[in-house]
Amino acid sequence: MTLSTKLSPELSPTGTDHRDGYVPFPAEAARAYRDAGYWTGRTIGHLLRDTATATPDRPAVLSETGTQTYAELDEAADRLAHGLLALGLTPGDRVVMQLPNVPEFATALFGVLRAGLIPVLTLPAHRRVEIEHLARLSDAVAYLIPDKLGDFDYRTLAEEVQSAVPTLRHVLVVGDPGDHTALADIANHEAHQSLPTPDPGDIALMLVSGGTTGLPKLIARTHDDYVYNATASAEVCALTADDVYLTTLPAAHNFPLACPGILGTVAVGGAITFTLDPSPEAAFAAIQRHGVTVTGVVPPLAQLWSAAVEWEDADLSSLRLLQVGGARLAEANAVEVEPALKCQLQQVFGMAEGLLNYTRLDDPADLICTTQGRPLSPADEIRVVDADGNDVAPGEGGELLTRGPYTLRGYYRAPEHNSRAFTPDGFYRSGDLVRQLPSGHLIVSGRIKDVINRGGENISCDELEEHLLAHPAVRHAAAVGLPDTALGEKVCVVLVGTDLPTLPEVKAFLTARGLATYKLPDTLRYADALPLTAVGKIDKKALRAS
Ligand code: OOB
Repeated sequence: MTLSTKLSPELSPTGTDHRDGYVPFPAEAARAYRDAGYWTGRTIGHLLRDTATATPDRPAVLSETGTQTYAELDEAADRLAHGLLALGLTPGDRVVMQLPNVPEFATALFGVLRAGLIPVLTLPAHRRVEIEHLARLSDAVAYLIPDKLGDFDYRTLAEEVQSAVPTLRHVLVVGDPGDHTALADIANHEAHQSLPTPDPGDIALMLVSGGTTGLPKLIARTHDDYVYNATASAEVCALTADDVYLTTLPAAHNFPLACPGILGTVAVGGAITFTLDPSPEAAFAAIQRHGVTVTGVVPPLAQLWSAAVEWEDADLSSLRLLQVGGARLAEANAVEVEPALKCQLQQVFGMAEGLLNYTRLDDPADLICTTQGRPLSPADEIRVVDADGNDVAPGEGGELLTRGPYTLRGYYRAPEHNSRAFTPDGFYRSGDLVRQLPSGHLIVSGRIKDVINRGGENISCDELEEHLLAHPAVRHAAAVGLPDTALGEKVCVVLVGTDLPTLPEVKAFLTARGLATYKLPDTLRYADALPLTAVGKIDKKALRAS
């Protein structure tokens, strides 16, 4: 066998190799991460198997309907894996997963992984534009959805996506399948063949980028790097088998999934629970009911939860740690958390691309309230650079560049973008403006990339503007983020043209184009012209100030 055939796994029926377009860690770096013990050769499937072997009767998933033990979760994942392979899916095939925070999320994720399939983890709020793009980009063969969430029917969305993406052969549904396949029907499959053993250096799953320009990008994470991400995060949070993690943010997002989230909790044998509704009423009830000890939220929720203790009378005494991240937490809100919720605050500054920063449990209170934490790993390399790419003096502000054992070396199938988003020696240009204290803690001051961060969801201005310009009455369009006390930033759209649509009409127009709900504008302004910079770009700074 030649080296090349050994390295390239069998092609799936779609004819595409999942590693085609993947940018691996350079061999030398990979060896160093392995030698230093950051990469252990465990797969994500091993995390569950090891816990299920050590503590089979411990609770893994807590829900309204009961408790699933580790032995049960492990077995359910294996059965689903066999069912998926029996359907004709082949290891390495991509599966677009769009499950909300339901208990089935855990079985589905581990089942897909155990079959050697690669989950593409999309968010419940994604709609046709995003799902079609991600399914096409990944050559997905299956799409895993709930039946309905609120009044949105994912089975209808699946039909639209399926008719546009020919590789998508299977739609699997949690709940009432309609004309599709019920996950429950294939999840009871007995073992007929052995399950694949993935290479720990191979792609485990794909996360969706917050998106800086245009449509979201895919971030392929390997077993080695993602297991490290989850286990090192669990250690920083001192997670143990006695912890109960509440998945408050959408489970498919990197923060609740692996920082330390679901995977970090499974690694230490703790219990996971889910809430579909992050409001204080629902989340506090879940905390009381399941004895939740740790959860993670975005800043607007932290603010709301801190205020809600005044009118909600749930018992939150089990909660020991509230992680807050995804967007900048104002110091004024940071200081409110501990007195209100009677638990410790941890700031988390992370990105699906990799790098995670955490305030440490034993950090002094002022560092916890005024910084966004310090890098998770001793092997995280941080550079802060000026507009010309030169390192700034220590303590000065600049763009954060990073490289390390769990940070991507390139987006999946995006060579052109990668040439701009990475330095030649493999540092990821985060687009975040930071300064670093002598302690290593980072303070985030903003972004150089043009993105609106609405309650922790990143919205690409470019993408939104492109859709607005498709409206016949719109001549020029600009999207800017405006400060908002509840959301951090809200979406403001400025339009130039004649007979322009009203805000409800703009929303209806974008919705009809299949745009995600969280990207819809909150406010609308009309203008005679847009301000321009010296080189003729739209001057967003001036717009924001006007
Ligand atoms: C998390 O991941 P993404 O990929 O949705 O968004 C990453 C971007 C960062 O580049 C930064 O611009 C912003 O979101 N961000 C923060 C922040 N945390 C993220 N900006 C200021 N302060 C913070 N604490 O958002 C994410 C991933 C893992 C853990 C936590 C958050």
